[in-house]
Amino acid sequence: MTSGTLITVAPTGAESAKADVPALPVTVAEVVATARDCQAVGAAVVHLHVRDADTRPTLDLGHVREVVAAVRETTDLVVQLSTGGAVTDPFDARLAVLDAAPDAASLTLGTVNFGRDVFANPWDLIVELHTQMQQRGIVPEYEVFDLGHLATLSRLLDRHGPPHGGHVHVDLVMGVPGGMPGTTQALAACLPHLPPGATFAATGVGRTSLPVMLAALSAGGHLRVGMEDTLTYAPGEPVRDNAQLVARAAGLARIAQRPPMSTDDARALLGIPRPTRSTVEALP
Ligand code: KMH
Ligand code: ZN
Repeated sequence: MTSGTLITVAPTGAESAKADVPALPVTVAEVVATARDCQAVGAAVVHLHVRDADTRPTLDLGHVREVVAAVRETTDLVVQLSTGGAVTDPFDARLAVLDAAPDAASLTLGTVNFGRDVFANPWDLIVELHTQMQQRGIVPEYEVFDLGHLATLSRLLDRHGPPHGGHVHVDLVMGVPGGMPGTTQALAACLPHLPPGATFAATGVGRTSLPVMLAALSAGGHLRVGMEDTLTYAPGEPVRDNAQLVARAAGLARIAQRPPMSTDDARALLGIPRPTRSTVEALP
């Protein structure tokens, strides 16, 4: 059992439209404000998807760099960029996100049906993301949508070595239509397949958010919450903002006597050095 709970907030995602979800943070100012509010109530990592001026998902490097710099200026959060993007994004653009030099980046370990779409993650892309992150000093968070993705993780580590920082951290993304269900049973089935020494977080999409959160806490795991994954706080009650979801996760973590980790503790766990002024100034 770990002593604290690492809480990641995924504030925006690539799936919801601002027109449908007015509370979704999409501008730089909105993302920075939500990041600051979420850190104040217990988040230590922010998982970022970026939107353009028309509020549509973008991997444009200029936009991505702007958001990374703004979040770093305002918060101490570990900045984790999505390399998953949207289901329509080409592989080269997803890889190019690493040029924005985040602390960390997501790395999905296999192709999965995603509602009516397909979220494509073939082996060669997985290897390219893993090795580029090793070379660039970016810490991956391995995203697992199905049990077989954990078999791919073992094969990846056997063939291509440990990630930058040496520590393996996995996020079980549960309840996606096409992936593993968001249940205690599915979460428990994953645990024996984690690499030795790895830590895990879990994310329950939609109405699986609470059961997955409670199951993860009971199993010594960490948490990811946010409006990328959950838009309804309770039946019939839309999420007010990301901080509301982080505050609920932090409260449950405290009840489990594993309170939210500070950003320093999160960095120590994940093998991410604290940015110094000179490293921040040297960023592209
Ligand atoms: N937007 C999904 C297709 C990630 O960020 O790495 C993929 C996703 C995973 O959100
Ligand atoms: Zn994401």
